[in-house]
Amino acid sequence: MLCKNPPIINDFYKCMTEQLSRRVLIASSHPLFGQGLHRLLQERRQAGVEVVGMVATVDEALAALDQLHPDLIIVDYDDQALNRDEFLARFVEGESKLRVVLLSLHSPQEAIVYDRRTLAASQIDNWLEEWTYLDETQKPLIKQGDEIPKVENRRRSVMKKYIHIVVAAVLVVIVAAGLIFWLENGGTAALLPEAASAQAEPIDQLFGLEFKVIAFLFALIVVMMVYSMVVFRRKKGDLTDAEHIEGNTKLEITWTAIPLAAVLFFAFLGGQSLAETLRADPQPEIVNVIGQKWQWSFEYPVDSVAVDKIASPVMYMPVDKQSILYLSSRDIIHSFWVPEFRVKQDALPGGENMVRTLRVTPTKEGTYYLRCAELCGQNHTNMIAEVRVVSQSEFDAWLTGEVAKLSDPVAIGQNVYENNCKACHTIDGSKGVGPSWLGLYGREETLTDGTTVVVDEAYIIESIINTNAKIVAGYPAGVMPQNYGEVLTEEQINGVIEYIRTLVP
Ligand code: HEC
Ligand SMILES: [Cu+2]
Repeated sequence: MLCKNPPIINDFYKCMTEQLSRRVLIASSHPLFGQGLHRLLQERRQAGVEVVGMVATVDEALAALDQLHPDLIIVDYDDQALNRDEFLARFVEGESKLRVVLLSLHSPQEAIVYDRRTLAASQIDNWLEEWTYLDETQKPLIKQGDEIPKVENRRRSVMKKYIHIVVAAVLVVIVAAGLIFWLENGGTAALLPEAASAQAEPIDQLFGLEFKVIAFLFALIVVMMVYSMVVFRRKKGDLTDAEHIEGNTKLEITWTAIPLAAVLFFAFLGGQSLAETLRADPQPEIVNVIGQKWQWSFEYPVDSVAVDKIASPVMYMPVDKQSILYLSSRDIIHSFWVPEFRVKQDALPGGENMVRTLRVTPTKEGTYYLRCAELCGQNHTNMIAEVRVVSQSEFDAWLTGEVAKLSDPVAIGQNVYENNCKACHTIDGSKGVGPSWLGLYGREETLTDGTTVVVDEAYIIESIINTNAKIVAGYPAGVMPQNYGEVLTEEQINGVIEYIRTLVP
């Protein structure tokens, strides 16, 4: 089996030791076996073969393994004192390269060889084939490092390896291309809503590129994995180990350098697109965005005699013009996020110092929805506000309309009524704590002193700021608050008059 039919025992050792082993340990309890072999092997010393020790028991042999580091153990097959099976069972454990030869002096050509790294039964045959023997001329056919029978095999297996790599690479390219095609044609559209801001552009570009790289990596990993699982799966009855591979510097450098370069490249692109989303246009539209549990409100500073800002529960933005949002919160952290705009920014409590800014240049007219992107409690999911992107002229019209509304005396008067007078005065004619305002203007009022008066501007003003000057018959004096003259502005009192004027039955 081993060094097939070696013509003489000397050549067997020669072949075996020359080719594979340098440090030999001899295991036999018969001194003659050991000494004979020792002498034979000593003659091979010039070839580098060295008998590092002789042992008589399994335990000694195992101890010698650690101390002497042999790479070949020759065991006396006929020695009853050595338990061969136990020997083999225990020698299997371990990692270093080690070969055991069970040698019978009665029939040296029947030597049995075990190799720790290829011990599995089915591989022993292969392994044995690697051994060669000496021909009749007693000249070694095989010189050290010269493995004639293996050469062809190896060439074939190298070829095979390349074919596997080529096939797997082609599959990776096909799968990656398919994924990218799918992403380009609707795949990412399902992931992201339509982009509607100038800031979305660099973000989507980067996102798209990243997704393509991710698609390629996905293909690379999954294809390789599935290919290995299918092509290199364990054949039935095969109990062998896989090939042991220790390190591959070139590969390690490659798979460190390429990802490093890719990450740095993407960091650069990320910085670039971040700078683009932060770019400030001159004279942006200013909006104060205020979050509070669980609603948004928006303030637009305006240049008007009546008011300095208008407030709205709906956000208006002129299209194609940058809006700068000053974000704040009245209670806890919220976060401004309109998915179509892509950019996102937290709204923080803590007053002016904590105001955050966000620049958005909407590019498409339409209605979008602002969502709070910070889990902020019970009604977080309902913290949604309408965002209307309109043309500049529509925006201006809306803003002036809001300003006019606020400076409209009737609106101001109604506002004063709602906040100050409603508790005592009705506007539907029914009696309250005080007289109803319905049809008040121009009415002839009878006073407690019996006189009558026609309600006009002067009378209303007097009733408000000098409450007790005239008391309406049937109503108590001193009930209506006395300080409206100080609390209400002239504009507001004028508004009240205009408002009362509108209340006709
Ligand atoms: C706490 C109750 C109360 C509130 C609040 C109140 N009023 Fe009066 N108001 C009265 C009573 C009572 C009278 C009738 C007695 C009188 O003429 O003073 C009256 C009378 C008037 C009159 C005269 C009505 C008439 O029929 O001649 C005017 C005008 C008036 N109130 C305006 C206002 C305005 C404006 C406000 C809010 C800014 C206001 N009141 C808030 C109780 C109230
Ligand atoms: Cu919130």
